[in-house]
This record gives sequence, C-alpha cells and structure tokens, in this order.
Amino acid sequence: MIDLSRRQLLAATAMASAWATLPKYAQAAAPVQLTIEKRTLEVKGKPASVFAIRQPDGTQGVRAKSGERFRVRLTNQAGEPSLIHWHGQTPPVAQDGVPGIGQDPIPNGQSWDYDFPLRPGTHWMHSHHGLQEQLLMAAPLIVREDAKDDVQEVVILLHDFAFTLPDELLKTLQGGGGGHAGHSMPAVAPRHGTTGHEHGAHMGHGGQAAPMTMGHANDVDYDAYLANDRTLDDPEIVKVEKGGRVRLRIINGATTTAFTIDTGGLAAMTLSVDGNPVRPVQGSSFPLSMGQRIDLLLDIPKDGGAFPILALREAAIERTGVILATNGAKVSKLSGEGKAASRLLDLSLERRLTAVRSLPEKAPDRKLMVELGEIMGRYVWTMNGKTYGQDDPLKVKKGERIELTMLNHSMMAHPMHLHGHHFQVVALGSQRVKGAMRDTVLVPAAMGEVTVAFDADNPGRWPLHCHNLFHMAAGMMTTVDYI
Ligand SMILES: [Cu+2]
Repeated sequence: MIDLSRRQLLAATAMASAWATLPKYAQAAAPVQLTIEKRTLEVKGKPASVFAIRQPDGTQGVRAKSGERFRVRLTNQAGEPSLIHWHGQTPPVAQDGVPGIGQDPIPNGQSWDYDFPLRPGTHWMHSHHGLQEQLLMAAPLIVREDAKDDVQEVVILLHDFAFTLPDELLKTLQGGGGGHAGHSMPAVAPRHGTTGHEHGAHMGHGGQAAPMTMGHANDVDYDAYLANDRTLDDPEIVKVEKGGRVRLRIINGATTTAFTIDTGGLAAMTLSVDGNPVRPVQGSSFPLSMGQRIDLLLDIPKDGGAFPILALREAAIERTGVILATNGAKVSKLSGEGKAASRLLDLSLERRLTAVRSLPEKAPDRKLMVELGEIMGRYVWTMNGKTYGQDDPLKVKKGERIELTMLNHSMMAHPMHLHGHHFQVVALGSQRVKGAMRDTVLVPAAMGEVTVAFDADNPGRWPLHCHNLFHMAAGMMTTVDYI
C-alpha cells in the first residue's frame, strides 16, 4: 500500500538519504483501521444494543487534516452485512458506500479498503444499508481545515434513539405493525394534530411577507435524544478555558429528528455548513436538519462558567446537548425537556448564509425539477411521483452546470442530500441567492421550494434522497446519472 510510483521509487532508492524518509512515508500510508461492531450503550439507565464505527483505540470515526487522503480499511464485525457512506466526501462512486450502486454490502467478518482524497470540513459516516443508521451506526469524519491551536474543537454528534427495533418503527409508520406485546413501544407520533405553524419573521423582497411555514415535524416519538451518546440528564461536560475560543462541529446524525441548536447565553458565529465555509452570521439559534452539519465559533467569557449547548427537538419540548464548563464552574442539572415547544425549522438561516467560495459564475446547461410528494395515508414518499426502484433517474452530462429545483408538495419538510457533489443554494422559492455550498438542504413542507446548482464533475450514479431515514426507506430516493 505504499503510494509511490516505480519512477519515484527508483529516484528514492538512488538517493541514500532518501531511505531515511521512506519508512515515514510508508507509515503515513498505512490505512486507518475502522471496525463496525456492536456495543452496549446505557440509555436512561437501560442497556441497549447498538452499533459503533471505531478505531482500535476506541476513537469513533476518523479525524484527519486537510490534504490527507482517506486511507481506511473498514472491517465489518457487526454480525450482519453492512456498508458505510462517507457523508460529505466526494469519492469515486465505487467508494461511496451505497449498496447496489458502488458496491455490495460487506459481509460480516470481511474488510474493504478505501483510498481517496479527503474533502476538508465537518463530515460524518453512517450506514446506508437497511435501517442500521437508526441503531447508531454513525460516527464523525472530521477533516480539519486549518489547525489553529488557540481554538478548542468540540465535536457533537446528535442522534435519536428508540429501544424498539427500527423495522418495527417503520412497520408501525406504514400501518402494518402494531408491535409485539411486552415491547416498550415509542409512540409513532400522530400524523394529524401536531401541525405547527409560524409566521415567517422576515420580509421577502418588495415588502411581501414570506409565506407561512407549515407542516408536520415528527413521525416518531423517540425514547431518547442523544448528544455524543448521552442524554441531557447525564450530559458530556467539556472542559473549556476561561476567555478561550471554541469551535463547535455539530453533526445531526439523527434519523428522523431535526433540531434547533441553542447556544443560550453565548453568542455564536457561523464558520461553515456541511463542511463548507460561510460568511459569519451571528446568533444563538441555528436550525440543523438531518444529515446537515454546522460549525460555530464561540468565545467563552473571561470569568468562566457553565454553558449548555442544546439541541432542541423540532416543534417539541425534548432536548439534548453538552455542557461547556470552565474549571470549578458549577454545572446545574438540566432536564431533557424544556418548558415550551421549539420552532419548526424554516429557511430563515439559509436565507442569510453566503458561501465564502461560490461556484464559478456560469449559466446552467440543464435545469431539473424534482417534486417531493407523499401518497397520503400510506406512508409512501415519492420523487416525481415515484418511489426508488420505480423512479426515473435524472440524466445529466459530464461537465454540465446543473440547476436542480426541488418543490415540496407534502406536509413534511425533507432534508435532501445529493451524494458525490456539493451544491450551492441559488434560489429559495423565487428569490435568487448566492447561498451556502452544501450537500444537504432543507426543503420546507407545503410548497417549499429550493434550487441548488452543481457541476457534474464526478461521473457515476449518485443518490439524491431525503435524509429522513424512514422517508428514504419508504421510497424517497432517486439518482443523478452520468458517465
Ligand atoms: Cu423526507
């Protein structure tokens, strides 16, 4: 696995001094060992059998530096076939980790080698096989852009967790389950009666009020919401420095739960979304839908204290999070439930985001439209009226600039993820923007419309799907195809 061409090798051997550097090179080229395995996690005092993706020293996922390659040997010890997708990375399609597209699932006990250039930023990895993601088969994939030693980095991976097995949850959603007697069954949230609404707080162009955001937020009432595997009544407490700077790298790895990140008394500033730098937006409240990431910069006050960083479940009172605390600070116990329901996610932050590095100016070569829909009453989710397998793939050509408009006819919002590319948000409804570069964008319920642009520069068959795991499992996926 030494990545030297024969010519480089000959050149190296010609120089005696080069031998001294060769072992170091070889060492750097050794793959990171990553294993998918089962583990027992205690959730609210009860043991749960879940998965982990970790290195021999227990590190969950991968941490790397900008400029490095993703050189990983992935071993499956999950006890069942599995395959991991490197969300946010743009590898060749054969290494993208989607069963039936790049490769087949890795059988239990076998390994697979990966080697591709890393894309900087806060990314993550998760199973793209079956419903394994619901059982925490997910981990961070952090590629540090600039190693600033005076900034402390804190990674927060969010999850939703149920003691009920994922296929039972899906069956119940589809109306065919009902569960077995004796199982504790988290309620599948009613489809009607939790409809929330809010007025757009911002005015659109020309003084028109933005359309009211409507929709239904949650399909499943989970047993717990986790931040780095912990609930808020027993949270991770991260030691921080008085007067120090902290970079939060927050990943929403939950399967069907969107959150609002609440930094409380600390003002925060956006650094990047989905691993792509954005211009600073100040605030203390940031929406984060499934699959998305946000990096925030915080200054810890000079006199110190304890600072909860909360993730508020969308349109509900449940919450999770971590506590940043300086030495000796008193950390109060926090409840996993807040007093008032949090808001439905909308595009108010998206509208304010601007990419630091935009796509080069270019007229689109091709415009595509995808309508997101639901077959009412059946828990079937569609793209252009079809479910995955019966879908009409989106055909593009290599080298084209694509503009893809997604229009949501359903009453739930959908965080739409395109594999193999990052896109720029170029319109929200009819309003053109020079928005963020992303790989996952929220398309709000009830005629929400978002247009993204990307360059077809990575040939393959690339999934475009909703990052609500159950929506995807119930049909909401298609592909963008080109050679
Ligand atoms: Cu969806």
